[in-house]
Amino acid sequence: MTDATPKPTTSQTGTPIASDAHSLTAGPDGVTALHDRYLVEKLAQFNRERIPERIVHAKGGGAFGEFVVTEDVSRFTTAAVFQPGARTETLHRFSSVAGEMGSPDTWRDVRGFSVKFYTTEGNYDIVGNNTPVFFIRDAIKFPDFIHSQKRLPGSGLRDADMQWDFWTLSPESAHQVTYLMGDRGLPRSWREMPGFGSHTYQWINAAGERFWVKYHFTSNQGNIEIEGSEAELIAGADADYYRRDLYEAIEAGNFPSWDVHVQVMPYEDGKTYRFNPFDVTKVWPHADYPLIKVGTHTLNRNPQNHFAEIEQAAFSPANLVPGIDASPDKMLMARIFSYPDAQRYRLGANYNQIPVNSPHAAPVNTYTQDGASRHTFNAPTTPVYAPNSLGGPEADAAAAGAGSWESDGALVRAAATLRSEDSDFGQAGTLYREVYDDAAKARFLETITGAVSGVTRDEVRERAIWYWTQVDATLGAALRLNLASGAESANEAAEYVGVAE
Ligand code: HDE
Repeated sequence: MTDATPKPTTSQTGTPIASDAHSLTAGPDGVTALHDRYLVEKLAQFNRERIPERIVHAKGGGAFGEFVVTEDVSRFTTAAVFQPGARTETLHRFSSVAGEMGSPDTWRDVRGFSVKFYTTEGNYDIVGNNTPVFFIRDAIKFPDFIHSQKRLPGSGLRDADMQWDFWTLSPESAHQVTYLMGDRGLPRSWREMPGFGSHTYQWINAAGERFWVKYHFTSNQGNIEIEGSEAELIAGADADYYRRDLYEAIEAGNFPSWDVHVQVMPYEDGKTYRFNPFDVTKVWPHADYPLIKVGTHTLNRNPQNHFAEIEQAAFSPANLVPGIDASPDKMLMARIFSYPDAQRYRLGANYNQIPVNSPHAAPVNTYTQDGASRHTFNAPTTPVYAPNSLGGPEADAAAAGAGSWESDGALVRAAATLRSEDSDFGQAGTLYREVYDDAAKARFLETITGAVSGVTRDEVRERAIWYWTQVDATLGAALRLNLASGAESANEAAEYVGVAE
């Protein structure tokens, strides 16, 4: 929108500027003056427009919205954001994982599903995906996993050999790879896909009772997917297909929404459940822990500035609020370190003062201070240390509402203790056999045939056949036949570019 009378251009310090077309030169044809401070400001600022893109989830888009609690789950948590009738402003960012900032939205991948709730008790973030599980269960593998899905250092190319070498040597990946190579890997839009917190979190009620919970966001637009050939065409025609779809829907007043549910496991069940309920490669059967509705999340406001509000958004599983805590999931505990670390690097030490990241409905009373680009600060009378006898902010364990769990043992490097039904392939097989119908199974076989046919090393191909045979013997046999006959889907092989978390 332009005003009837344009405002005069100014420098960044507000001084009117003589020209946006001509540098200051010695005569019309002469040398450029270095003291053209506006030219220098323009060029220098331009050189600094880019910040590091996210190492994963670089390509994305998002919008603001509102979360409304429609049910009563106060028997499970004291969190203000989940109390009956609560309405909370939100920010939601969707993303692809492996592709760089400009990569096409419709490459096969897992999609990020990050929600920031600006609650009255501080910001609460659920940083999840459109799949309920993950590829690995110990964070120490994460950099290796991502390296295997991104580019070879020499050629700068993605490489099926290293993708399948990593996956098949890390069989805990099978469940998530079964999601990824299935229809879930190609949603039609961000609006038409579900979201999951994936990890197990802890809720604490007013009596101090603890519960284990998993979050599910079900799309009120339905779950709609596209086929590989269509995704490939869209990738060429409109790399920003999902970003455009979300933006245009919201501009048109067609606000997407998700119903938010939780599965709730009593605290003690966590000790004896038949498989490790803190393992992010597993789902909890709904028959054991049914979905309990909490409320509805609606996106109703586009960002005014993509960079300021979406690129600079910092989501983190460390952003927890009273009544909600972590769980003994090794991945979750490491993420609580990793996200703020990534954000300090990407956005600077004071990234939580950027308006989109600062709390919108809660005060900040902190003893942290200074650092690059600090611009909010305490009153000069506020003491700079705790404890103090000057009336400074006081920590309050009751207000913090933190959870806990029992933990003991010598320091070791070991896999979690196996329970009777812990297995790498069991739930992957169930997903393939019981959730995918015949048409979905056929598409799945075509997709993995295309993807594995890109592998050049025989040993890795053979291991890939072994891997899918563990998921389902018939599937493994069909893959072997397909690969032997050279039948591969050229479309899928080309379209499949590698995926990550
Ligand atoms: Fe992430 N992940 N991740 N991840 N992740 C990042 O954070 C990481 C994992 C997810 O919209 C990074 O600020 C580690 C699981 C989303 O801005 C980084 C591990 C799940 C987003 C990072 C995981 C996710 C990220 C990149 C293994 C789903 C985008 C820059 C322990 C439940 C957030 C940044 C947004 C982003 C690390 C595993 C989802 C590097 C170490 C599991 C949706 O910190």
